[in-house]
Amino acid sequence: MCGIVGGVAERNIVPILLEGLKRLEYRGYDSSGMAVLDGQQQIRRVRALGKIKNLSQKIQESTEEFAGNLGIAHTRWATHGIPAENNAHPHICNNRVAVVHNGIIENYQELKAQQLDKGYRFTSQTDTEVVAHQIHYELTLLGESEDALLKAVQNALRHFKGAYALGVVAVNDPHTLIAARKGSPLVIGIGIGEHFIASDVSALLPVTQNFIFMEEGDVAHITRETVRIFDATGQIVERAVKQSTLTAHAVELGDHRHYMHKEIFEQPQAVIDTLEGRITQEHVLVSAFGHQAEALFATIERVQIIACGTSYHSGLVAKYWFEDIIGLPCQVEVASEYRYRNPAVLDNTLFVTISQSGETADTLAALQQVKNSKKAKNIPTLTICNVPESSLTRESDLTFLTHAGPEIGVASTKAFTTQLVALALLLTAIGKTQKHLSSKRETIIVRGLQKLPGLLRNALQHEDKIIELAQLFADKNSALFLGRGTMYPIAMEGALKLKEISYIHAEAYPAGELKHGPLALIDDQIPVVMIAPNDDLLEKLKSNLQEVKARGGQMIVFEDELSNIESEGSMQVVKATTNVGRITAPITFNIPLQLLSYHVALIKGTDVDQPRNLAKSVTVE
Ligand code: HGA
Repeated sequence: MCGIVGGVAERNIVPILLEGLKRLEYRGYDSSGMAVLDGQQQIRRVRALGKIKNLSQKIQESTEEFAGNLGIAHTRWATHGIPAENNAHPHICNNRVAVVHNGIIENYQELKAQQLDKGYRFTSQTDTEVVAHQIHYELTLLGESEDALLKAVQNALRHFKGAYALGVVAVNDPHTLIAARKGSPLVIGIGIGEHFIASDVSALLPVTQNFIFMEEGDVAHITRETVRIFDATGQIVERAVKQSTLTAHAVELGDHRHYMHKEIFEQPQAVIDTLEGRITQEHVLVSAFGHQAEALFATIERVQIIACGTSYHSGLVAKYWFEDIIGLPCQVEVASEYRYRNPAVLDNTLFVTISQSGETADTLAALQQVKNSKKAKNIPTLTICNVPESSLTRESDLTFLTHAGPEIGVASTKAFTTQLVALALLLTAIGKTQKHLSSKRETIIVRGLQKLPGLLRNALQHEDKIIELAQLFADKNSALFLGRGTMYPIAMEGALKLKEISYIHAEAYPAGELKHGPLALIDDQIPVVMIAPNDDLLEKLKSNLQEVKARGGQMIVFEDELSNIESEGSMQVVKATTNVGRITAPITFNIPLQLLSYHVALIKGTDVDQPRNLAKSVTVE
């Protein structure tokens, strides 16, 4: 949430910062801004409400050329202060210091009161403005001393409670960019005679493939020629330069109208990439979870999964799998609840966090809480995430990276699918380590996963039919999604997707719960989406279907060909798949639900990739 980009170069930095912002726009898009040091070494700033294209237009239209060799830029997802031009970053103090910030300064009111007493004036309602003033104040205390800007930032940081990734420039040091990180991600891009910072690598791929991932508490002093990094204690430290395997092309839209559509259709390949190197012909490699995995998995007696949003739904599917297939107790909870209650953590629990970005603030806090808890013994931690070098990977004992590739659409699609693949591999790895899964059953799971890309490709072929069905939602305000077993969390995911991108209210229920309340809602104004795999619960589900039909509900049923439900009257049936197993069924049935939300959103004319009020990678509470 919120995207930062900055740089220092011999060439004009403005086009690089604009391109970086466009690539980070998925992180926030209520307003944006840029500040550069111009030829006279004065700070110049442009800010605009709304999307980056508005900023770009303002820059083009500015009467004086807007250019510079040192600059910072920001795309905002507001936490403090409404989306408005005066709240957009960079924030500037007395024309001398400019700051971009991702995170929340929790004690900003206290700092603001002190700064008002010192005579500072505030022009925004943000928490961030206190950062600019504090650095300015520290600079006035330091005067002209060497490395004054670096020291001023380090001194200022001691006053801040909360989370930040910061980019700072100042007129008294016109060749230096300062970056700081605590609780929000920040990378340094290493070029030749030029250096950059950004919230994630995708912003900088057009200019470099080489990155330093800043660690918690790091402050970096960056010039064209040098990068010096100081850790939380102020000691100078070496941080490895890593080469990204991503290409600039990986985050481009290609022939698709939206990233979400592109990402839905990338799912077969994302599954292939996530399985690569993790399975042999018939077996799962336990070491895919890390070299200590086998020893850690041998001792665990239960699994606790913590996640938010779509990742939480993948955890809920896994709960069914863990308990059903290998008899291992599994609890799943949303991170924002778990972190603020006083959970009973039992000995020998595997603590699994799931997050696309690896930066989800609530999930990270829940992990830290468990790591610091003295209540239980032997709590190995594992994270399933899509971004290498993210905070969750650094703080967990074991990491499993989903190889979904960059996910830009705010509504998660391929990350969810690959999380489910990761969880299927996890249950197989634990089951075989603990001898609760025979070699034969392991082989069945592996073969199912190998078939999965083909199953997904087939499911994607129903797009034309789904485009027709989407029309049913054109004039509706509400929808119900029903499923049983693992299809219940898939129904939850379908409902979430519809809410997120079409703004239609949608709820998911376990189909057996209909009679306990939601049946009262049924009429021809609330489309009901049902998922009907050919499993042990099919006959029960068919009864639920009759209950809806008897009350005049309009139904869309996504079924397994072998479920043998036929379209009639107000019930339309899509034979979405066939021959799916316990693991492959929920992953496959999710595909038509993704397509349905996407096409309903197109009809509603919403901003599919950047739905209102939302942002990707929720790095704030
Ligand atoms: N608190 C700052 C930055 C917001 C942010 O990082 N969002 O993810 C603001 O509201 O401007």
